[in-house]
Amino acid sequence: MSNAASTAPSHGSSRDREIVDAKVIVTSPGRNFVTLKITTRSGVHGIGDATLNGRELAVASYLQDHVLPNLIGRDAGRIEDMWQFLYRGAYWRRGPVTMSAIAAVDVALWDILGKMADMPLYQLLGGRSREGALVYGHANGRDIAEASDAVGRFIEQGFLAVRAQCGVPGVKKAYGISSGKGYEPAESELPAETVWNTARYLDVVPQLFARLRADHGPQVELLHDVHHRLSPIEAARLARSVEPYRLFWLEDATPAENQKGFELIRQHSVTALAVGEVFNSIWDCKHLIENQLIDYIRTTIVHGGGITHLRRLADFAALHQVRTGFHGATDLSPVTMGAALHFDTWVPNFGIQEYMFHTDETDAVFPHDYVLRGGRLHVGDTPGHGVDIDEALAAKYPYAPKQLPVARLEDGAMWDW
Ligand code: CS2
Ligand code: MG
Repeated sequence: MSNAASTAPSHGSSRDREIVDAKVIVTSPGRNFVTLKITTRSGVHGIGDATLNGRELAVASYLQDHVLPNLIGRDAGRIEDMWQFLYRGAYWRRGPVTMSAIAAVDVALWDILGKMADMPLYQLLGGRSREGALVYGHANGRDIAEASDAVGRFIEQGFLAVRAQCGVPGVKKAYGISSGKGYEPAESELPAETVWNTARYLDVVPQLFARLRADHGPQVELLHDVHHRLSPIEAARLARSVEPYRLFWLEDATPAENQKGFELIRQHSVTALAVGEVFNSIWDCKHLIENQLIDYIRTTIVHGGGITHLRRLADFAALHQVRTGFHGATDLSPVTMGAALHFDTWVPNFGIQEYMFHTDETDAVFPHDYVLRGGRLHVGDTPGHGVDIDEALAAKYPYAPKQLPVARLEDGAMWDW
C-alpha cells in the first residue's frame, strides 16, 4: 500500500473511514444466513456474519432497526469504542441475539481495517502462531459399523481429527445422524420432534469408540458431542467409560446452566471436556475456566460478540490452560469460518477448529480464500478476513423459515436438545 499510486483512495483520516452505508443481507443458499455489509466513505467494505440458527430474523431486525441507524457517520476505525457502545450502551447486555448483532458489526470493522491496512486479519491480531488450523470433520452413521466407515472416509481424505456420532438402537432419530445428503439439523419450518433414551445412549457410545479405535488405530483424534443430553452424574459415567479410547474431547456433556455439574464430571474422569457453543460472553464461561472445569472453550466469533470479545476470552482462557475449539457447524457462515481461521492462525492457545463442508451454493455466495490441506485449514493473504458476499447471487436465494428440532423423552416430556 505504501508505494500505491497517488490516486489510490486514502484511509488515513477519520473522514475517509466514515461509515456511509450499512445493510443487512438475508440469503438462503441451502440454509439461511444473515450478513452485515458496512461501507466507508473511501469505498472500502467489510462484512460480518449475524446468523443465529432458527432465529435469523430476530438478529436481522436487531441490526436493521436498532443498530444500523447508529452506524452511519461513525468512524469505522474505532472498533473498540464501537464494541463498547453496542454492548454497554444498549443497557440490555449479552444474550445470543444481541451478541450476534455486535459480532457482525465487529467482524465487518476488522475486515475493513485489514483492507485499509492491506493486511490479512491474522497479521493485525499479532501474526502467525501456526501454519494451519487443525480441523475436525463430522462422521455420522445409523449404526456403529456405518459410523466407523464414515470415520475411515475422513481419514482417507487426510483428516487428522474426526467427531463420531452413531444411531442409538431403538431411538428413531438420534442427534447428529444425517438423513442422507449431509447433516443439517434445521430441516423443517416447524421443529422436527425427536425421541431420546439416555440408558440406550450410554450403552452404545463406549461400544462405538471401542470399535473406532479397533478399526482406525491410536493416531486419529476422536471427538464426540453429547449435545447437552445428560445429567452431571450420567455425564461423569460416560466420560469415565470412554477413557480407554482417549477422546480429544467430550462436548456439551451436560447443560452448562448448572456449572457445578462440571465439578462432578471432573471428580470422576480425566476425559477432556469441551463446552460453550451456546455461550455468548466471557461471563458465561468465567467460572468453568477459572476453576479449570473444562479443557476447550467452543464459543465462537459470531455468537460471542466478535473478534474484540473473543480475543479477551481466549487470553483469559490461556491463563488457565484452556484452549480454543471454535464451533463451526454449517449454520456458521463462511464469513465466520474465515474470521475464525484468522483467529486460529494467531491465537497462542489454539486447540482445534470444527469444520463442516458448506454446500456449493453457499460457497458460491460467499467467495473465500481458505483451503483445506493435510487435515488443516489454511487462510490466504487477502486483506481482511478473506471472505466476501456476491450480493446478486445471494438475492436469488430468498429466506426460508427453518427451525432446529426438539427432543422429547419416550413419555412425551420435553428434553434438552
Ligand atoms: C453442533 C451443532 O456442531 C456442533 O457441535 O452442536 O450442529 C449445533 O447443533 C448447531 O450448530 C445448532 O445451530
Ligand atoms: Mg455441539
